[in-house]
Amino acid sequence: MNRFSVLTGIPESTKGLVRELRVRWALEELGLPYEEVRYPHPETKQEPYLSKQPFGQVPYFSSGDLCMFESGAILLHLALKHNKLLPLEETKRAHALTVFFMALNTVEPYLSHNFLTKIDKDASEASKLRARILVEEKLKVLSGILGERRYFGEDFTVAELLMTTVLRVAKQAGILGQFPNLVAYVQRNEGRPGFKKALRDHEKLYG
Ligand SMILES: N[C@@H](CCC(=O)N[C@@H](CS)C(=O)NCC(=O)O)C(=O)O
Repeated sequence: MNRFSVLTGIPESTKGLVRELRVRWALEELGLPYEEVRYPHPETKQEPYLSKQPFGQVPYFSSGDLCMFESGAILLHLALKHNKLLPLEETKRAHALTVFFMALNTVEPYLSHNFLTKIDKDASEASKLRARILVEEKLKVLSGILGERRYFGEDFTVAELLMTTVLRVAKQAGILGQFPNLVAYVQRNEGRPGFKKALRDHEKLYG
């Protein structure tokens, strides 16, 4: 059985943004059965949880004897194992991988920094503004890359799935609105039945 860890008892503000959602969505898109394994927040910071995810974060993913963490790695593992959601052709696959790591390595770190700066009581207004400007710079480039196209690649892949979940953080932070093509991109992908089901189930964690 495919299993992944989820957190309970965490702030309402994290609803729809926790990284387990990307794994849940991928499993839905792949049409695979799965179970969530619930952990109340402090339990993830001690054994036996740490033997599955040493940073005490969610998600970990397990299937039979296999247990892994890092949401990006989990998505690639699932796409490669099931030979879906990644193009087979070399150039298209290389492009999808580029989009995948663009989301994970180039855009997400700045969104995380912005989020952490925003909630940091000791952060100055100048550092908050700087963090936001850095995100906007990345989104501007991304918006130019997408242009009027439906996807960054030709079809919906695990890279588009990941990019959508990353851009949802920008949406939540109120930074996405100035890039209408990115807003439409997120909305389009959020309209997929797999996403709707994943989000509904994810939101049940918040009672
Ligand atoms: N690089 C990890 C990051 C995982 C992560 O930051 N998880 C967050 C939820 S989105 C978490 O568990 N936060 C609680 C904590 O760090 O204590 C991944 O992509 O899986």
